[in-house]
Amino acid sequence: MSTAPEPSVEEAELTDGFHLVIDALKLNGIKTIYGVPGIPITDLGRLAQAEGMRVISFRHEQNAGNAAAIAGFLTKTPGICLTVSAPGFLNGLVALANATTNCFPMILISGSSEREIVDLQQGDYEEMDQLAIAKPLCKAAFRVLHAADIGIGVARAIRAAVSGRPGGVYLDLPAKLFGQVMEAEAGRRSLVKVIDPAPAQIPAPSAVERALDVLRGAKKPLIILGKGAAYAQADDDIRALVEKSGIPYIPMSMAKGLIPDTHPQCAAAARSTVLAESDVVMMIGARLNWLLSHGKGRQWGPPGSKKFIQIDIEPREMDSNVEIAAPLVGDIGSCVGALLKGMGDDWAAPPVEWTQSINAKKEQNIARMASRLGKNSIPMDYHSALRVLRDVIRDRPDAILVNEGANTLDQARGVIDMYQPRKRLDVGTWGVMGIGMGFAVAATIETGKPVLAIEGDSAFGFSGMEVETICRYNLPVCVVVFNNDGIYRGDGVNPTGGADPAPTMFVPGSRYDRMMESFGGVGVHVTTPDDLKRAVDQAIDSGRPTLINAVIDPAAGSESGNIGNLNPKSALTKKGGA
Ligand code: OXT
Ligand code: ADP
Ligand code: MG
Repeated sequence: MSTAPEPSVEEAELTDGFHLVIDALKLNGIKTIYGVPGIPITDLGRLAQAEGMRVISFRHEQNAGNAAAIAGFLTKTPGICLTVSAPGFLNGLVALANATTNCFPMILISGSSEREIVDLQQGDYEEMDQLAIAKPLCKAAFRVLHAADIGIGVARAIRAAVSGRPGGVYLDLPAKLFGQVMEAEAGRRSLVKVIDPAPAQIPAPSAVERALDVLRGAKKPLIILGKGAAYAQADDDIRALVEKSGIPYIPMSMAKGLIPDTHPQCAAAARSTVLAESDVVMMIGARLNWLLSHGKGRQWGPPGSKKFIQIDIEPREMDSNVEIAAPLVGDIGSCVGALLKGMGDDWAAPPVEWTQSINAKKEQNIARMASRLGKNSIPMDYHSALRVLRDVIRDRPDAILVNEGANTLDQARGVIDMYQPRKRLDVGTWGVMGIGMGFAVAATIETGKPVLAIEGDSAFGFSGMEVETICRYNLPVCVVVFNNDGIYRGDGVNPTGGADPAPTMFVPGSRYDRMMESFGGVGVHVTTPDDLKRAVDQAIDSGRPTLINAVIDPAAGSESGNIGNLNPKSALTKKGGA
């Protein structure tokens, strides 16, 4: 037995707030930080890199935050965004709120000014009561004041982000905390490894039985897969449930590919028909929000014509818009597993009249789409450009597709089939512009796969400066900007005849490709589908950062894309003038 004396305080190995934050993250398997450096967290990034973490520095915190959020979606581990105080924090907050809205786990860690000064409002450097501001916009918010509490603070943030319904968490770290010193061994002991951060939530057997009863009684059943189902990573069981039941399904946008879109039971091409005519709808990780017309109205057929089964981890989601006949509360893996077990081996497929009528509608829509896709328009319209990008994804199903814009989003969603889970990342629940480059960066960093980002020219502008980040880290990202000179369309006019352009217009003929070139990446300007295909193939084969400026007919789009019905118009506007 060693008889060595206890080291004196002077000799003891020491640690500090900086190192404790890094050690706490690493202990919990977090390998990457997305952020923007500055006071008081510059050294945190530097030291994290020195300690072997990947530190990805962005040009704007919102993009770093979006990267962290999608990292959380892709990995079920909270993505970390690191920002400076007040303005940096606020820039990151948009992404934190968006992550919470979309149920993506992320943690926004922000340095902050000194409590004593902030609370007395004495005008500290970047003074702001960040904790109070973050609270209503995220799932949970914590502040750590003592180095010895860093381990617990990080553990609480991780558990809050991923357990139950995932979401955004704010962790406030005042500047003084980073410099606090403590004995290293005590520091090590203060760290917490979160055991089972997202515990299985097993559904009640009676709820499973109720759901199966409702499903058995259906003549025209439908399954809706949402991004919660994609997040859950219960891919094999979800596919088994769909196939064993024989029930047609539609994927919400980010659930495309969870089962290949080309699957015979996929009814995406008969969306209106299945929503209106189904009698039982089972939602798996999808909410009855605006994207599903709140489960009511004309789109859903006559009132009272439907029963809903809803699988969700959040009990309060049930009956949010309409009555849920069979709420199945639990994690999707456990719920789907229990349903599969309860279905037994002799589950009857839905009546053939139902599946046949869906197939007939599908064929009609697919034929209509095929005739649009068949055109080789120059200047390109959305369909001629998207046809070649559809083929790119068909040939490279493991590439990740990032997509934002209005027409660029809506048309790409319909045209481009996805074949693998969690490969389509887009504007999500808020329809927010600006996710593009942040998502693209994190998607390739987290998965090692190439990214194809299809961006409206307006959408791209929200995060476009991050092409420098893409070049700096030499990431295999191919950005295709659908350049139609504006928001929705590029042919807006100022009705007064004045010099100012219409509010939806951009500089015509802009060359976004030159932005990429200026940072050392590859820029290509294309006007034809063949050139677009060649440029994208080359970009993905080479793995080099590439931006393709794809010229789209300014008159090809429609106002607000597929959601023009949500866009209020003044009844007083005269034709041709304000
Ligand atoms: O069944 P029917 O007959 O109805 O047919 C349907 C399907 O069955 C069929 N279909 C198919 N047919 C054949 N084959 C296949 N494979 C197939 N698949 C489907 O097609 C039809 C339609 O199907 P779909 O698409 O599934 O159904 P539908 O009815 O569209 O679904 C409804 C929705 C609501 C689920 C769907 O439309 C949806 O998911 N929409 C999301 C819309 C969205 O979020 N849009 C983004 C926001 S728009 C606006 O807000 C913008 N802004 C403002 C702004 C924002 N957002 N954020 C911030 C921070 N600031 C400002 C801005 C600035 S967009 C925008 C920029 C726009 O300009 P850009 O330059 O970027 O882009 P461009 O428009 O290109 O210029
Ligand atoms: P979409 O936009 O694709 O329709 P939503 O974001 O509206 O999807 O819905 C996702 C739903 O999935 C949320 O209600 C969320 O609570 C739920 N969810 C997320 N992860 C899980 C999980 N592991 N188990 C069960 N439900 C989940
Ligand atoms: Mg546009």
